[in-house]
Amino acid sequence: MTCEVAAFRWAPPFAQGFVRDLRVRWALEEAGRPYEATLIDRHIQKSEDYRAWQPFNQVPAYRDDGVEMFESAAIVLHIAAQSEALAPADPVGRARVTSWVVAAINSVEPYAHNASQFHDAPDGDAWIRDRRERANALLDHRLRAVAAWLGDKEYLEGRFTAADLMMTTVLREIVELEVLPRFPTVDALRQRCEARPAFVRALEAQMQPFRENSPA
Ligand SMILES: N[C@@H](CCC(=O)N[C@@H](CS)C(=O)NCC(=O)O)C(=O)O
Repeated sequence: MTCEVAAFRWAPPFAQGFVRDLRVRWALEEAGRPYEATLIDRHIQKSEDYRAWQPFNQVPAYRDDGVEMFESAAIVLHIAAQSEALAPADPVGRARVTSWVVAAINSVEPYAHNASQFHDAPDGDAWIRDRRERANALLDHRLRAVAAWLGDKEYLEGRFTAADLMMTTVLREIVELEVLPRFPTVDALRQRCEARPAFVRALEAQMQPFRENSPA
């Protein structure tokens, strides 16, 4: 069975290119596995049927001939477990990749998300400026740790893996914060990964239906 990925038929411009089915599409492209995108609209998204597949009525959701899944990181790890393009075959190497996949979504993404929210908040109140400064400092702390780990390596575990894929999707969301130039090796990791043909194909596959189904 060709596997199936649930994605949005259309998303507002700010989200286009960043919807989390991108992670799954990218992993499948790296693994060389064909897939079908099941495009859902608001109506399907809110349905009981879809909730039986994705308990939070979000995307992505995934199914293959063995399993139905939700949560992008879990799906990417599932795909990685079947493809050496995304993780080494040995259990030790795979465990390292798992650590970094979880680090991307648990130790970096929440800080990136928090700093992004304060970046967009109006500047008026002192408490907002205060919280923004603190959010930026916490994000800096995490990026410094990633940079320290990365050292002069090209990828988090030496070669491209699902860990770099997940970290890149987190880093892409903070480009407009202009924090990444202060961490040039981390930003270079992001750019190196975004230049991969599999990423370019995955991004285009997400964007194409948005162009075709634009409400305007
Ligand atoms: N932790 C989930 C988050 C999924 C998520 O946030 N999906 C967003 C799109 S990027 C969504 O479906 N938003 C619509 C909604 O929550 O109604 C994952 O990584 O799969």
